[in-house]
Amino acid sequence: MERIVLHLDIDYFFAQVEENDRPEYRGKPVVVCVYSGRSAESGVVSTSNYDARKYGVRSGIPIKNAIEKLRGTNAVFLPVRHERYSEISQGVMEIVSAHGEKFEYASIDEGYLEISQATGMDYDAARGIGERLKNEILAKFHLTCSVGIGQNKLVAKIASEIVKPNGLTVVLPAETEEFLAPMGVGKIPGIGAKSGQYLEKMGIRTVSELRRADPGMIAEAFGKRTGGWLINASKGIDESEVGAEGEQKQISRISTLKQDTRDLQAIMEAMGPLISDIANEIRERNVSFSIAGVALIDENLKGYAKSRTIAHPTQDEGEIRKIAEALFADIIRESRFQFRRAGIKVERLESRKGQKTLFE
Ligand code: DCP
Ligand code: CA
Ligand code: CA
Repeated sequence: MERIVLHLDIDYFFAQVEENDRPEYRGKPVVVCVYSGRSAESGVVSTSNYDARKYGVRSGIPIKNAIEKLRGTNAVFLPVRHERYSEISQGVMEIVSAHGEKFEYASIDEGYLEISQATGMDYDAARGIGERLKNEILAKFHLTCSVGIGQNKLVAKIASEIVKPNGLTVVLPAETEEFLAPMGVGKIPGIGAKSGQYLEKMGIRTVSELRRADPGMIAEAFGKRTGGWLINASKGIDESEVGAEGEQKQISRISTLKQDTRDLQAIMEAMGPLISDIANEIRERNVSFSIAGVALIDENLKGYAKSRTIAHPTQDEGEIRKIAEALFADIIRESRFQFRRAGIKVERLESRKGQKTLFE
């Protein structure tokens, strides 16, 4: 199965939000802290901006160490504001998910987007989507992010991390092995410090060394399954589907309209099967939603997204239709262009058993 997958990760996320909300912090080292409350300076650094990273301040170090490293500078230390970051994360991921056919929310500041259909398997078109996403996120949220594009989730994720901040890296299938070969094995998501040390003891430090290793030996050391996965990863092979990992936080469908249009009824007609499809999945998974939203892509390939929160979680297909119609009408009113693609989604999914999703 050939795919094109895009991975997006927001740069120094919590600290960048703080810089935007308080522009007077810009140009200073900004350190976002999880204060433990035990004493005024106890706790760890959540993240920091690049001005602070120059001094060796990074996620996970004790606040006391950060204060030490930044002594004599005009650094600012701030407490985390999770609700604010969550709200912005949702807005950014709404933009991302509008540009492809499948979206996977991977963490508060990153997501995977499958764009095989949206690009017709063309990597220049994929780069175009990457650029548009970056521009839209910058315009709407004043945030820079790093984007990687490749033949699967593994390659896309590594590609997004190779140029930071504000990077855009496209790895063509034919270049994938060469791209990965010189990297340390620790660059493969899933190989932690422990496995890395283990591999190093076996004389394996780089991805190309892993690729040439004896599969029998790797399977013996890591077990058949993990060993097989490791060898595959070294070759840039990863079959995992976008959106398949864990429980999805949203259900969305998007499709290309028969012809470009601004006609609400035509759009709603095209959305009929998508809405039924979403409603079926809702019933199959026995979840309810309390946010429903729509996305439109216009003839210039600009994306628009709107969503609405409802007071009580529901499984009602009619509710999706009603909200979608109202939101599509809003977007049409606010734009003068014809629309090419349209999509529907529901989110803030809750299991009927009462389990909550991440955002709650
Ligand atoms: N985070 C945290 N504690 C950690 C790591 C991360 O609280 N040990 C939070 C703060 C980050 C956010 O998660 O802003 C995203 O984590 P990333 O690893 O993506 O790091 P950043 O976005 O801060 O930086 P980068 O520019 O390297 O992506
Ligand atoms: Ca990040
Ligand atoms: Ca991240």
